[in-house]
Amino acid sequence: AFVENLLKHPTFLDYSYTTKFIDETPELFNFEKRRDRGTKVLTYIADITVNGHPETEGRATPAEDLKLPVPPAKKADPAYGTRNLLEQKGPKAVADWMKQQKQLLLTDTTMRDAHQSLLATRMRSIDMVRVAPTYAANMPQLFSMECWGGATFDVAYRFLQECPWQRLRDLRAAMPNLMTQMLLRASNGVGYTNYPDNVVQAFVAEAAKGIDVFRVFDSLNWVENMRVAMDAVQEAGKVCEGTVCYTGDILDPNRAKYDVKYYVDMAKELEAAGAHVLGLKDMAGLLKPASAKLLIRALKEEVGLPIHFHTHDTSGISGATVLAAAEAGVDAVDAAMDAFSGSTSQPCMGSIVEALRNTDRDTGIDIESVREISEYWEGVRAQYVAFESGTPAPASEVYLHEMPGGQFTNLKAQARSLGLEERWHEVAQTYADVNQMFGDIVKVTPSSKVVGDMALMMVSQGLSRDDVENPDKDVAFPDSVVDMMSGNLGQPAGGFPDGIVDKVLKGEKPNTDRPGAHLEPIDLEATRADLSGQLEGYKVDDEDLNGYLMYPKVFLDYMGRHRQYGPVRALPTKTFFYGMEAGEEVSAEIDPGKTLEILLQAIGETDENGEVKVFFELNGQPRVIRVPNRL
Ligand code: BTN
Ligand code: 3PY
Ligand code: ZN
Repeated sequence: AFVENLLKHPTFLDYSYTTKFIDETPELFNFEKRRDRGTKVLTYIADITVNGHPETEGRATPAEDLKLPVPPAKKADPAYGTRNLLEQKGPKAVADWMKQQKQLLLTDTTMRDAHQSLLATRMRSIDMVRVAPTYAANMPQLFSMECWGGATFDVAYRFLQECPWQRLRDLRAAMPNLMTQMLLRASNGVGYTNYPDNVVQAFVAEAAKGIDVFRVFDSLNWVENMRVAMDAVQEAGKVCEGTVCYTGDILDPNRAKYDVKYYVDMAKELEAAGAHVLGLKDMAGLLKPASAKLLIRALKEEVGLPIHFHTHDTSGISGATVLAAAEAGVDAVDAAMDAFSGSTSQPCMGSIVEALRNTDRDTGIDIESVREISEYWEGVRAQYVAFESGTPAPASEVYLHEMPGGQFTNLKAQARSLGLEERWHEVAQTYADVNQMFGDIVKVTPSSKVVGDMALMMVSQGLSRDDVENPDKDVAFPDSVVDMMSGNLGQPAGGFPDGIVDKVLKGEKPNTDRPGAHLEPIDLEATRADLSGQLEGYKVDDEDLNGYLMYPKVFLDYMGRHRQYGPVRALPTKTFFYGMEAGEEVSAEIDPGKTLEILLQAIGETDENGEVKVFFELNGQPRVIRVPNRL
């Protein structure tokens, strides 16, 4: 029974801190359509003020004197940037231009991977959109802005009560000269499972309305399973960054499975599949400086594509790796703005700019603009202390466990919620053992989640690798492990070891060809009609439909809350997570030019029905909102 409970534990199913909000709030689906948006937003503020936000409960709180961060002033009108080049000449011209550049090109990851890796993906759109015009004006030399995809898509709906598509539209509009970039998990879309081909195609077509560069990777490095997504990107006329995920250690003779030849071969396959740019994705930060030099040189020699390198600073040494890659001729690298860099995030943008200044790879980026924008981000980060969860110091342990930067904090939080926090180093070692047991695979979303699920299960049940592999011992495997061994995430190089497949599948045959080849296409229009029916006739647009196709339940829950609480995305972050104090005033621009001026006057006592009256002024008019006191 313990195992069953464990496998049903929401952190296993959901990959998240908590879902108690949804479970404990059945009134979500009592839609109250009549109420205007102002009243809905006031209801949200009143409820959070009285009851607190479930996600920040019991966590660190921001400083008392926390101020609303102010974006730096614009120094000029947005100058011609990579987006203009893409619009005028197309993706191939962008790739050719990259190869001609002497300067190291930079992608800013602050709006996607940095907060995904440092703050459990909790950064809200408002904090991004407010600084986006400054980027367009002051940093037109950037190669791209990574600002969408990966885990940000479901976290927006699930935890931030906002629409990820609106975020994309707003960012797109605010940075007309910069290429936007997203992370796409190939056939796994922005989810954790393989979707039917036509769902992947529909998703890419919709995303391409706002995204210019698609970094497409497969969690087992299986090119066969990347073609549908890569073709869809090319079809849309956008930059297809076909990506190799880096694992192991090319200098280690004991990890011969992942040698230079392995990576060069895969890169050639991606080139043949039509990639415009080659992505080199070091999601765990394992590529060492000497290896980077070797690998980049080999790839530059043998593949004709410009190379875009991505890494994480978990080890503390990634800055050195970036410099080695630059020396070896890499075309572009990812970096995070200083205040969101280091640790499980990307290396530090300002320091890379400085390190290369007056060298032949000088980035040409205005360092003063970096400092100013980073100061804004520092103010943003201070609002999210409840979600800080990373390592306080560099950790060479990453070379043991090989966890991706984005998974590290998440897995730690899951371990904590299972009471395993004290046994973290055991979890790390077990994660490494599971990797070997599965045949030494690439670990990146979603395959990394499968390895993590298995490792947590083993540590909590006291099982060793020998126990798990023992044919006479009964083991209840997590669903995600059964799913992966069945072939539903595709095939790793060399396949999964027969022994473990037999044990997990109890002798059933796995599917070893492309999962999408077996998934029936979804009838998109029937799904739209069905969804509209579930939402009482609501007009389902393409964004809604694609959100629902990726995450049916998450989307419906979001819609239920949206009907109750309205456009809470417009609230300042502090108000969203902590409510308001008596006497405090905030504004929320719910539509361009339509602003709610909200003053909280007083909070009443709890009455005999267990309800609290909260007294507001909304644009000067008194409003009283009653909410249940659930504390
Ligand atoms: C989310 O987590 O995505 C949305 C949070 C919304 C919190 C609401 S406010 C009223 C109600 N009371 C709670 O404790 N939580 C919800
Ligand atoms: C994601 O898929 O979200 C990742 O960041 C993988 O590194
Ligand atoms: Zn990453």
